[in-house]
Amino acid sequence: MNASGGATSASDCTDADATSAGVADLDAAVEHWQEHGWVLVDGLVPTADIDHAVEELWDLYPRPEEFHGGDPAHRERFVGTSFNQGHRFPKADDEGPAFRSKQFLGHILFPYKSPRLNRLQVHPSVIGFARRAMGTADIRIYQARIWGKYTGVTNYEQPFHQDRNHNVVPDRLEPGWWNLEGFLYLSDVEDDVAPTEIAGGPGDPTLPYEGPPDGERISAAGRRGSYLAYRPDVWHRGVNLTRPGGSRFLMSASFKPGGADWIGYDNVQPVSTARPWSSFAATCTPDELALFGAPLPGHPYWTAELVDALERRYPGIDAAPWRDALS
Ligand SMILES: O=C(O)CCC(=O)C(=O)O
Repeated sequence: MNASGGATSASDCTDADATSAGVADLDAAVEHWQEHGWVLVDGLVPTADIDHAVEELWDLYPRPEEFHGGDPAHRERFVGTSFNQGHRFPKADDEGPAFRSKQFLGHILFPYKSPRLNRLQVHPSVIGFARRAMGTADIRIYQARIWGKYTGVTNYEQPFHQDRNHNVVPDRLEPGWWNLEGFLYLSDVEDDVAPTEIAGGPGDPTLPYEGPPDGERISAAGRRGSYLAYRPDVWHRGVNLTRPGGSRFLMSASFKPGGADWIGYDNVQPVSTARPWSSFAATCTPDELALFGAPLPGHPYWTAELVDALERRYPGIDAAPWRDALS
């Protein structure tokens, strides 16, 4: 599918190919996500937009050739500047599926020290897809981070699992309630650089944790700009990078309905009084800021004094929509 809208007919995505990665058009992609719990939207974001932003990725991560070039300083930089969520897992054998603490190296949380990557986090194609799939315009970004992996850091092979750790209560998976987890591919994710593996269709995430059903395993390989969307009921796992000199970079962009306080992961409030957030916020439309919870123009929260304060806090923001909507 050409995500900027170049679409073929929805009939290109039939039950026969319901388990194959890649779909024909956005309506078909939405339907596939709703029915099967996951979809790989091939090329959702144009390559040029990814490449423009990724030029700044190398301010945050060592380039693959640097990392693999033998200078330990680059490895140290990777380990030192990334955030592994505090994950600590029991030491596992090097072989086979396991959660290993080092798999979670390489996380850098939004907002990034990169204006271009910050703008990519709210790319209209991804936001538009999430709204269509979730069936509501009133959505929030609740997970926003970049994850870099390099061949040889650890064995990245995980057991199949469902992401029950995005919600403090059991997941309700129905229109109007469901959340959408997603990875936007910042690099080409070919078979030997660890495309996420999906196990069949959705499973009930409210039942005891028993493992995925037997059946097909699908590798979500895709070019940069593709977006893997899945739900918390989908059994999936990370796999190992086997390509010598390989790497993989994804941007997590996950969404929940407005008001779903029980779902969460990342939030920007703790860093919202400083750059890079303030610089990013100054570039945002009301609709973009609302993705992070800001009240829209016309909301009873706003007074003339608060709109003035918004302009002082984010110099350069276009506050006219908030001001115009004051009653
Ligand atoms: O990295 C991946 O491909 C998937 C990782 C994953 O599912 C997890 O860490 O929960």
